[in-house]
Amino acid sequence: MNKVILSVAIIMAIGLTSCKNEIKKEAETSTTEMSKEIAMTDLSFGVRGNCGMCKNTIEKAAHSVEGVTAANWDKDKKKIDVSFDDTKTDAMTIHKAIAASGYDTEKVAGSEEAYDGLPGCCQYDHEMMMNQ
Ligand SMILES: [Cu+2]
Repeated sequence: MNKVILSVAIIMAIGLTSCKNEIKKEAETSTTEMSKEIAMTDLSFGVRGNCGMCKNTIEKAAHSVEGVTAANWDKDKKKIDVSFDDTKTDAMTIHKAIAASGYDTEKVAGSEEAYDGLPGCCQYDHEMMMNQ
């Protein structure tokens, strides 16, 4: 009788272990697939600006680019951190979108027309150091 109980216990233990392994495998596979589908790139680069209103305009411009999931401009450091899906856009597109809103980036000079339309407090100094 004891032997029967023991063998039942062993069979159950084996069953549980293999079941656990299968679940683990599935979880690993789906994680790999997800990271392949969403290829996120984090990037940070210098953008000139003065104040909180600049921050809004700059971040809005970055977010207007399809594929950008996060944009955070640092007023003190004069730089922006962006995250984007690099299957949908690239760094240069984001630089251009910000420049089109009137702000200088490290790579693209801001649109003068848009700059002239900015509120007085936002008309930053073009010589300003950025990405500090
Ligand atoms: Cu401003």
